[in-house]
Amino acid sequence: MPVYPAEPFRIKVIEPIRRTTYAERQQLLQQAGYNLFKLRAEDIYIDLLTDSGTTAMSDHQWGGIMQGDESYAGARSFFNLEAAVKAISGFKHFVPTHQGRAAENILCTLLVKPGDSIPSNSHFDTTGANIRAAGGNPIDLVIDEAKDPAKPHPFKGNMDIDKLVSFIEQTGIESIPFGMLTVTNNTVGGQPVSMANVKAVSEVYRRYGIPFFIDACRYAENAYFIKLREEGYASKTTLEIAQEMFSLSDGCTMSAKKDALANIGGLLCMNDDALFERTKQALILREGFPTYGGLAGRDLEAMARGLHEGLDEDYLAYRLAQTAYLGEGLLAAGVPIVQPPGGHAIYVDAGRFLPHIPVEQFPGQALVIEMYRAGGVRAVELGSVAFAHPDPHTGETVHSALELVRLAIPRRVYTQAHIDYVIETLAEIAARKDALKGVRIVQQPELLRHFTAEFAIVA
Ligand code: P70
Repeated sequence: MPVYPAEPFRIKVIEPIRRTTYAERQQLLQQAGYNLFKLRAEDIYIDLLTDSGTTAMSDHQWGGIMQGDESYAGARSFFNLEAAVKAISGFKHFVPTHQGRAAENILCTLLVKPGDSIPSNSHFDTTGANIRAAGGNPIDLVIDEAKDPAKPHPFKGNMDIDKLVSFIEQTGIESIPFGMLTVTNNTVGGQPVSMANVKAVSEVYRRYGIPFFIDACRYAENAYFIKLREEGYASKTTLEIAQEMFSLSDGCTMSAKKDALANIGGLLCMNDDALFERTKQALILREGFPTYGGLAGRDLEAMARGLHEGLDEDYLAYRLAQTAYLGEGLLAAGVPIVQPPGGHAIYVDAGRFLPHIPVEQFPGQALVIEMYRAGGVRAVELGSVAFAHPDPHTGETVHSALELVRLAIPRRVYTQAHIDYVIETLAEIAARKDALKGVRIVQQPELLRHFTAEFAIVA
């Protein structure tokens, strides 16, 4: 049996959660059109929809919230945040934003022209959408190993350097206003990027004069993976590893709802003076004055303190081991997952788990429905419901490359008994999985259908 890491904290405040009955869940599912985004969170026992903004804050963070300075300009909480951002990232300039996508939006609005391309290992959906909204093309150049869920690789989130060089050569630097790298790589399973890869990506971008921005929302988990897995880093601190990583880039976007351990917030950081001047103007237009950027002073204070706590190595050791414990427990129960376990989530390979359900009947959606019905556990489908789209030339449906279900783990929220309960729920489903039925869509919007579509079980 895998070892569950003892928590490096004790519990001071609790939030009750309620177990519903099977009959209640059956009815709630019908009312929600079998879309788990439409359930009331109170009707969920274990909520693994996302690790974003769902963190349990520490007493130190809550203490800071009482001391938040709500001044419009020049608030003390801004300077506390600035000190934390500078100590960790070393970037010359930064602005707070209300969340990660607002930072992406400002960066794309300022730098992307129609027809431009932005390469990355894998862009997150919101980043891709912001690039497209500015008329650009998000380009994913992750290593091939990431496309095989069962194939282990210590740094499965890496960029393919050969593909990056040929992409730049073919496209031409005039159409590449900046390049990105997402750490950890959420889209391929929360998989880390090695320091060697960050260096190689940085070297390529610098050789071609392309500004390099990191999507840093899970940078601390990535730093701890480097410490554990990459030669030469075992005796470095996660702070030193993070500093080295940021020093290889020209700026970053960050959702503070992940590794900054906050419930809301984001950052946009950069070294370029002229870009910073334009950023402040765009920020004032969209988010707010540059010393609060769409947040309350208390939120800035929670972020400032959370940034330091997120790098704590006892916490990170616990965090990654908890995720691995869930992954290994599922594998032992015969549930195929993306291997190795990532940092913030386990991704179940629903296509392989339910081979009798064709992709047109959404095996991932069938599984998330059953997880809720059987155990009151909420996960999210990341397969053809979320990603299938019409081919721009033929109009035919292009299905997702993988039919995945993500079990994201909120930080410092659930205990071993909760994780065991999730494993038991899936083990019980695994024992009767051949009887699970697919679903069909009965109603859907034009865009981002996974949030609001309604389904029916195929007879
Ligand atoms: C998640 C959330 C957000 C995110 C990210 C990366 C690598 C930027 C952002 C945007 C979003 C989500 C997905 C499904 C259900 C609920 C929420 N990721 N870059 O869970 O940041 O949300 O602050 O604008 O992962 O992975 P923000």
